[in-house]
Amino acid sequence: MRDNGSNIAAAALATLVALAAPAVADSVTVAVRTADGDALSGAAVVLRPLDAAAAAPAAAPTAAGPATMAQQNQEFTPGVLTVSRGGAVSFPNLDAVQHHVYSFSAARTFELPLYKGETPPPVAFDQAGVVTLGCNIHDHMRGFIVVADSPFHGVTDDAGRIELDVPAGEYQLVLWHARQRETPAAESIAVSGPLTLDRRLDVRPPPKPVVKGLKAWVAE
Ligand SMILES: [Cu+2]
Repeated sequence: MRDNGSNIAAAALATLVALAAPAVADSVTVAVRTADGDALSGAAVVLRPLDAAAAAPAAAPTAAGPATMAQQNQEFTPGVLTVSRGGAVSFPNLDAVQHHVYSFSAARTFELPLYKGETPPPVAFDQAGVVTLGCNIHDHMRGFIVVADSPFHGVTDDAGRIELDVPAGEYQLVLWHARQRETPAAESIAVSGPLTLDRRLDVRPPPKPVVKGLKAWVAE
């Protein structure tokens, strides 16, 4: 015979556990392509919570410490980085030559005078927006930090994809790419389960790669 009383108690307990548990995250995959349909890497993707339910667990991701934008082989790596507003970024120089990192962007103006070896203290980013990085010594060096007004953000990989885990709710989807021809319109999306979004961005073609030697000629 079943004990009805304990069944009811168990059901009540299960309900309490469900209520106390943090909101279950849904996986949102954003696949970004060029107007021609090619996978587009290096696109920043931000999901900005539009309602309180989605915004609730906003604190977590920045607890991991500063993000990293290194300089290696006279390039910023990664070339594009997203951080939550209020987050910090470290700029280690992995090269044997000195770099002089700067930004004149409105979202964050700063300068890390000539250095190599020891990494300067991380730089905090308190205002949402796009920060363009340069190096005073190497004019060709360009890097970008997209400061997001949200803890849910990332950069598309070589397949043009990024997967973000977010609680169910309403979000504004914001896309950005360094070579975009115009600012894409932000759109509202509702997340109530796993979701895949295919989006296109009209971008300028990448600059022609510098021919570095015979191999490059043979490859053409
Ligand atoms: Cu440099």
